Amino acid sequence: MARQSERQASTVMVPKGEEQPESPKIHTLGSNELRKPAKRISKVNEQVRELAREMLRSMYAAHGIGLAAPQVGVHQQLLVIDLDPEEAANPPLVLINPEIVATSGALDTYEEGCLSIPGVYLNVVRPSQVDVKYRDELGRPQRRKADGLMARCILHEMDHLNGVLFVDRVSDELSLSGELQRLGFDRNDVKPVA
Ligand code: GNR
Ligand code: NI
Repeated sequence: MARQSERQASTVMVPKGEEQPESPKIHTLGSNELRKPAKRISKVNEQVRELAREMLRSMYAAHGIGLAAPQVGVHQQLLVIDLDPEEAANPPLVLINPEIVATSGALDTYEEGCLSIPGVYLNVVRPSQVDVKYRDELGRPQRRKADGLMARCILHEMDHLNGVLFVDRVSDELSLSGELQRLGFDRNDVKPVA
């Protein structure tokens, strides 16, 4: 009985869908908040779980599949991912202090989007597989290998923790300039990775 209520209390799940009252606002390209590195979380407590819930509310309201804490102006190493937000029963993934153990040598190209650069979709090349270790919402150490969209999403979100945005990794400069201009973003807010 005690165990059951403990599990209930610690689960990080919020109703899915667009109607999310008071979800934190997501910063967009040009905001300095997106460029500051996130700090490690020293203790996974109820405050951290509440932040994860708030991030999920913002993510579901915006129809995204992932969100990193810096996108809501919180510079802590916390990510939420839900590749199937339409499926109410499918629990989201919470990654705390994620670290890449390894990535595959093989690369994939995929058209990415970002809730912080709404409307912009461009090809990005990344490793096709990732092996990542992290703590879950109960502070338990976890390790997980991912490929496909999950690998893509983990790598995209981990970039956010380092102040990197997917547009920083776009190699097709002509498409990049065109898309940013079309949606009213400033090309000078892109900081190409080495
Ligand atoms: O919702 C999102 N979709 C997406 C599509 C392709 C590659 C990465 C992503 S993540 C993005 C949400 C987001 O901006 N997370 O930081
Ligand atoms: Ni993003």
